Parts: sequence; C-alpha cells; structure tokens
Amino acid sequence: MTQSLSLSTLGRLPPAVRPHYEPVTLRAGIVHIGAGAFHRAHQAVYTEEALATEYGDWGIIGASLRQQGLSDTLRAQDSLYSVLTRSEAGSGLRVIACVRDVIHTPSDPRRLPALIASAQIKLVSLTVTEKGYGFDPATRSLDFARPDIARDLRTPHVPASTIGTLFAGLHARRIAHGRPLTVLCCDNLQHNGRLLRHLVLAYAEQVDGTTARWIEAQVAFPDTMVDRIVPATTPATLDEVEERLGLRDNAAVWGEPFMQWVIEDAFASERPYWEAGGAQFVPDVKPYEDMKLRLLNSSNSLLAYLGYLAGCDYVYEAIALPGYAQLARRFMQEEAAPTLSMPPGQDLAAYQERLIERFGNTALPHRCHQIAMDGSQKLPPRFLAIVRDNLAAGRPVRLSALAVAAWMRYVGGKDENGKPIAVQDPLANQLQAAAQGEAAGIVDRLLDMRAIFGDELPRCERFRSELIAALERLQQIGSRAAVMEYAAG
Ligand code: CS2
Repeated sequence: MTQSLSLSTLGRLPPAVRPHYEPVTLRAGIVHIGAGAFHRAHQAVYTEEALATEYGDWGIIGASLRQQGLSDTLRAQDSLYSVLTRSEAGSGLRVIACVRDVIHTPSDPRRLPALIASAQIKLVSLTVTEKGYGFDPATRSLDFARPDIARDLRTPHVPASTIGTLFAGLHARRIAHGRPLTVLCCDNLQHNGRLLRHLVLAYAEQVDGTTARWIEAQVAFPDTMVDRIVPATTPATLDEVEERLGLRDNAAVWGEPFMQWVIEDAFASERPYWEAGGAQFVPDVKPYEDMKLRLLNSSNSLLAYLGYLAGCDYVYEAIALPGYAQLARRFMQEEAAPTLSMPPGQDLAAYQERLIERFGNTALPHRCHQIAMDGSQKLPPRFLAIVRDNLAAGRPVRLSALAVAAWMRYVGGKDENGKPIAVQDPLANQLQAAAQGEAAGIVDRLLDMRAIFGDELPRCERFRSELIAALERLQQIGSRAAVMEYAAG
C-alpha cells in the first residue's frame, strides 16, 4: 500500500513540490473558521507564498464547525495536504504546510474561543458559506430566531454558531489582554467585512455591552473579494494526486490556475505578506466584489440552474450547449455590467471573456448541483441586487428573471425528465412546497418569501411578469429551447 503524506514522508518529495521551510517550527498566527476545500485552495495558498517569501509566525489553525472527518483526515497526515491545479493547458501540484492543525469545534466548544483569545493570534479568517453566518438574506440582519443563535444567547460560553463562537473568542480576548485583532470574512457576500462586523455587534449587544464597545474600537473587519473555482474533491482527484505524489493524500484539494484576492487595507495589526501570492490591498473593495459577485457568481448560478435542468452534470457541459455561452455573455453585458462601477485598471470586457473560458475548463469539472445549492442565500447578492438597480434605472431585467425562474423550477424538486432533485437549501422544504403548480402561483408564493425577496421587489409588477413569462417558457418548452430563445433576443 502507498504510504501517506506526513511530516516523515515529506522529505521524499521533489523540492518544487514541498515547502521551503520547516513546518514543525512554524508558529500559528491565524485561526481559520471553516477549513474546507476553498480555504485550503485559496487563503492557505497565499499564506504559503507569504511564508516562502517572508517567513513569519503565520501558521494557520483551522476549525471545522461540522465535519469531524476533516479534522481526523488532516491530523492523520500532520495537516499537510496538496493542491492540484488543473486546466486544459496542463496541471500542477504542490504541498501546503502552513495549516498546522484542524480542530473539530463541536467536540470541544471551548477550544476555538480560547484560540481566538490567544495573544499569538493576530488574524481570524472565515469561509463558512453564505448560510453559515445566520443572517436574514433580504435584510442582512442577524436572525435571532435561528435555533443555534437563540441557543448560544442562552449559553454564550459554550457556543455552536459561527457568530456565537466568534463573540465568545473576542470576549475572552478582551478579558485576557485586549490586544487588537483582524477578522477577515472570505465568503461571497456583499460588503462581507462590514456585514460580519454588524452581525457580531448585534449579537454582542445582547450579551455584553463592554465587549461590544471593545470590538468597535479594537477589532478590524476588512472587506475582501475572493476568487478561485474549487470544486469538491472527488475520489479521482485523490487518485491523481497519489499517482503524482507517490504518497496517499486524503485531504487533497483541486482548483483552477486562476486566483484573485482583493482585501481592504484596514488591518488592526500585522498581517502576512500575502502580496507574494498576488493579493491586492485596496482602500475600497466594493467595485471588485460587485464585479465578482455580479459577473462571475451570478452567471455561474445562471449556468448551473439552466444547465442542471437541461440534464448537465457540469458547468463546462452547460456552457457548451447551443445558446448557453451567448446567454451568459448577454446577461453579463446587458444586465450585470451596467450596474457596476469599474474597478481601477480592470478591463470588464476581458474579465467577462475570461469567465466564459474559466467556466468551460473541461479539466476541472464543477458540478451544477454544487453551485445550485443554497439558492435562497445566493440569489439576493447574485441576482436581486442587479434586478433592483436595473428596475430603479428603467433597464431590462429579462435575463435575470430567466435565471431566477430557473431556480424556481429547480427548487420544485423535479428535473425536466421528472427525476427528483436533491435540493439542498436551509429553506428547502418551504421552497419545494411553494414551487408546485402553475407558473403564476409559483412566482407569487416564492416572491412572498420575504427573507429572500425583501418587501419591495415582490410588489414590482414588471419583475413579477418577467418571472411568470420565463417560468412559463421553461415549463412549456424546456430549458434548452428557452435558453436559445432568450439568447437570441
Ligand atoms: C460558485 C462559487 O458554488 C458557487 O456558488 O459560484 O463557489 C464560485 O466557484 C467561486 O466563488 C469562484 O471564486
């Protein structure tokens, strides 16, 4: 049997693949909450580059809020893992060593707050997905009715929710020594830093006003834009890594060559030299995050819903169907781009063409189903923000309506051949119940879900009638034919 990747086998790997520092002596300076594939293929890679260029105490302690398996797998290989980069032009592999441990927080709820409080930790970063923060997507305020948040408010010293855990750590930090901290939200949310600050403060006000004031003064929450396509690891990924490495790595991740990280230059204290990996530090992230959410993530979701309905497993298959790339281009040019302000030095047209190429990467199959999940959380930043801006400016919303209608059809739970869809969404049951029957009824019942659509949008007749028209077309002629129609004009 092949031996596993670990500190004792690391030395066998060619120098180009392994780290150029001694992992055992690396001290931790970062705690990362949500140590899944995206974090390990993105922020950890930037940190690895920073360490290679300018060594420092920037090891990462990861925390997994759900999967015990992740912590066990990583610990079995001394938290080392590989990143496989794949594109049609070729592939690359390297071992990342800056993650020094991954803890499973439900097994020991006090451990993560204690780490956040530790004086040697200067940064806490997070990738817990949109739904992991516990806010109402339409109002962006903390949902105090959510069972995990309500429970944490009753027992704040043994938290389970992300916000409760972060607060417990910050509170302990204030009491222990009060050193400043930077909290870096790395999820695909508008103004993610500001949003997280607002959620933490809302929670803190309920528990301890003194800590709330301290957070306001001593904790920085920079906005960030993160980008890299990182599909879920498959057994084939692990086999390919094993073949190339000559060692078994059960924690390997894979991603495309492209990576981008734009960070608001507003830290509470020191940080790693992430510029080494190409990170950009800017005064205002908003133009970049709008560009990414409204061009990349929205067209990714558009292709995922319409592709899944058409029977495609992967985005690269969807974008190869007649009309799909054309529809994505038109959606970006006609509805998304007009709502954007230009990030400095960015060529928006080239960015859009690059996206079409990235989605078409056959060497990195990205499941439509993975992107389609949690639509109730993803729709507001990806489409509804665009729709609101366009309605206010008197511009078209027809293609956005087709994407939202495709989501409506998808959450109904049956594809176009009558095959069940395993809809994954915190609101899955309500969505599925609402999405049955005639188009007008489905649209009205779903629009009525204020946590997604807010108060104003459901009252807008223009949007409602575009949704009904699009959903009727999807029901009558199916997604492939509807895409051809909408792509043509
Ligand atoms: C995707 C994103 O799963 C999804 O919803 O749209 O994960 C996307 O691949 C990344 O944001 C790319 O940076």
